[in-house]
Amino acid sequence: MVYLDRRELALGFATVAVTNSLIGTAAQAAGGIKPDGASALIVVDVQNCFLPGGSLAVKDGDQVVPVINKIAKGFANIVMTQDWHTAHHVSFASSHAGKKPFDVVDLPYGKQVLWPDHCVQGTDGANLSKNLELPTAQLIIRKGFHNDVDSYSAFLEADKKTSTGLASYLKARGIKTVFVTGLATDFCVAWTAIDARAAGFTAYVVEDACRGIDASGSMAKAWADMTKAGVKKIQSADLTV
Ligand code: VGL
Ligand code: ZN
Repeated sequence: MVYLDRRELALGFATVAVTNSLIGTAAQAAGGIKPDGASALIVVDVQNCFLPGGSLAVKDGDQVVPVINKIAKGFANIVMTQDWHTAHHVSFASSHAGKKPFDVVDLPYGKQVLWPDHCVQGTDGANLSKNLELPTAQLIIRKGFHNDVDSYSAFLEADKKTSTGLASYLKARGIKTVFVTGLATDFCVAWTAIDARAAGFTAYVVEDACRGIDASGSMAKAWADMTKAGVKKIQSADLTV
């Protein structure tokens, strides 16, 4: 009899646990994630070249700006990134005879998608969108400035060895969780979020604060890779700001 009682008790606890986890999910969906002093917003590559009219325009790329501006109000720590290429960068199709944008070539560090010329240092296309309102942004990480190595990630260049210093910076500032937004979901946002996990951060991607390029299924692959790496997908409405 005693054992039966205990079993009933155990079942009762299991029911309570399941109920609590359902409530937890509901609370999260209704705006339950609150950034704190150990959280940083990362705003990836919201630059003229990736906006409508730019040389590597991401469809509806400008729509991320008001969403980012809104959630930014909840963050004391914001890092922006800026794709910052040399004039004849190895990632440009124009640097490879006979190649065109979106072709893929083998480079010493692996496969490289070739892009139209974009985000050349010092040009207007490389400027950050003038519509961003991020008064608490304290750091801009420029990346992709080594002529022979691309860098989608804000943490590590495409050789997977050269660090931008961002992980050390965030750790020195006591940051434990990053929320990644910007352009493009399937390249610089995804690689940044995955490398954030590899560096030991909790990483969220705010889906409606990002837009993708989606070349040859890259969007589905990026989400699968992010999920596998433990990156969590949320919406801006899930954040309390
Ligand atoms: C990006 C392609 C080339 C990005 C940068 O910001 O996602 N994509 N360079
Ligand atoms: Zn680039």
